[in-house]
Amino acid sequence: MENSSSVSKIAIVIVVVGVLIAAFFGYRYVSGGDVVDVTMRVKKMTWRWDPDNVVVPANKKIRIHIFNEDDFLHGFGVAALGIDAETPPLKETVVTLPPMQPGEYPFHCSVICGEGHATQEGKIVVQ
Ligand SMILES: [Cu+2]
Repeated sequence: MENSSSVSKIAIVIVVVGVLIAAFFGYRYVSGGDVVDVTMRVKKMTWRWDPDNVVVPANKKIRIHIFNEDDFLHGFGVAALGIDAETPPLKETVVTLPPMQPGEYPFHCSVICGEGHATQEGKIVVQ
């Protein structure tokens, strides 16, 4: 009888430790863990990304929060990564970039938006 009681206690300890480990990794996953957040703006009538030179660490997911302060649509395009996301006016758009190797990844406006469209460019510098 005492033997089965100790087995039950050991089983409970194993379950509790398992739940704690799952909670730890689950929290890391839900909270983003290895994700780096970056903020970018398109200021009204400037046809520029601000900043237009974004320096980020290698091998981490990058989450870019783009605030389009213009009254018209722009688009965030990174050809090398196959990313093209519309950024509606007066809204935040969140774009997630996959972990990248060190290097430079040019981006541009992917929506014909007005007189400065052709020069609305920038680069992500991965270090
Ligand atoms: Cu444009």
